[in-house]
Amino acid sequence: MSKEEERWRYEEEYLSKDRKEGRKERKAAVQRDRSKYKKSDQDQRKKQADNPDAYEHLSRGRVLAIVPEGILVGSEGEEYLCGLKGALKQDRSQFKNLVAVGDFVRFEKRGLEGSIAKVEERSTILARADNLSRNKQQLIAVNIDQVLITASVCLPALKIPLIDRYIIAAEQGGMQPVIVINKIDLLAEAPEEKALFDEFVSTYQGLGYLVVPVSVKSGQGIEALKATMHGKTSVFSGQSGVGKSSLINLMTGSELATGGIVHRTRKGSHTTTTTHLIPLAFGGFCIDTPGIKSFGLWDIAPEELSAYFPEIFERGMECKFPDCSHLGEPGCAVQKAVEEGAISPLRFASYSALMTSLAEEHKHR
Ligand SMILES: Nc1nc2c(ncn2[C@@H]2O[C@H](COP(=O)(O)OP(=O)(O)OP(=O)(O)O)[C@@H](O)[C@H]2O)c(=O)[nH]1
Ligand SMILES: [Mg+2]
Ligand SMILES: [Zn+2]
Repeated sequence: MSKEEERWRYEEEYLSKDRKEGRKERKAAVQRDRSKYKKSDQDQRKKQADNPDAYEHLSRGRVLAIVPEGILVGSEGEEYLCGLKGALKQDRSQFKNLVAVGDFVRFEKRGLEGSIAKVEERSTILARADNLSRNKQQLIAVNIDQVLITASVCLPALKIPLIDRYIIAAEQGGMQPVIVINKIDLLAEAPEEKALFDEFVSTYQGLGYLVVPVSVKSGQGIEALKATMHGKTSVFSGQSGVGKSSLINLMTGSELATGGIVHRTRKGSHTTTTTHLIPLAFGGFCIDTPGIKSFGLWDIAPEELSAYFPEIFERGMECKFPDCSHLGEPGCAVQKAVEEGAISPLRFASYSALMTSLAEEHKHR
């Protein structure tokens, strides 16, 4: 496959093997639970409505991890091993998701132990896609502010439609997308990639997206990335090999495995690791799960796609046909805008690639 071909072939990477093989199963799962990211938990909300003042006197903390011994809650620089108060436990149906990593809780302290009396309403929910078929959603983490969509300029090559997919998924989940382009140290030796990178950055910044070019190797952009993460809860997401673990290690000082060998063993052994919310020394939190490759249910109809490309959507209002796909109909205002340079050819190519694959996916439903 040529470099150019590879650039637009994000599919292999994006859809995990399981998802491809289990398309039917996945479809059934989707029908059972169409909202992977429920923006708020009905049950949670009901509970909160009970009596909001009743918990004011309790300590406030954040769930950092769920370990076999209990729930680890961080509060004012200390960690407390907590259990759940009886009243909370009664809700058996939701038990698995009663408390999740990232939850803000009110709890009673007893030394360095405690008991959680209330879980605050969640702003965002990140659930495991491959567990959708089960009755109970398995939450990875909640209250995430932003998705650091990580890509690299070379090895692997920059795949723009893949980035757009992640942007859409983040937006669907109510999280802020931030585009982190790693390995810019490699650009010095790669003029072709450098040209694409420059065009990508100016196009996406021009559209209002936050783009942070970095290099773990040279340290370039790392301070800017820290500033972006400051005071927020972030999760890294992106294709394998782009350097997510390397970045998380750098940000948190933890020691996640990096590189190809580990990747192979991980795939083989299905090691279950506990997700941790790591308080960042410079302020904010980061989730140490680097493997969120395909979060986000890709559950949008082809005709909905342009709504996620604001500049295409806007021009599309002027097309001759109201249901114009912009892929070749006569009187298409979008194609005209591309020809005139008003819409970036990069974005249009990405839109076309996604549109084609969406149409393909829908044919199989
Ligand atoms: N040249 C260069 N290589 C890097 C950089 N950052 C990471 N790498 C290398 O890229 C490879 C993959 O990095 P990882 O951090 O394991 O990538 P990952 O995104 O966690 O990959 P998965 O765990 O498979 O999803 C490693 O060999 C890193 O050393 C960088 O800034 N420049
Ligand atoms: Mg990794
Ligand atoms: Zn059109």
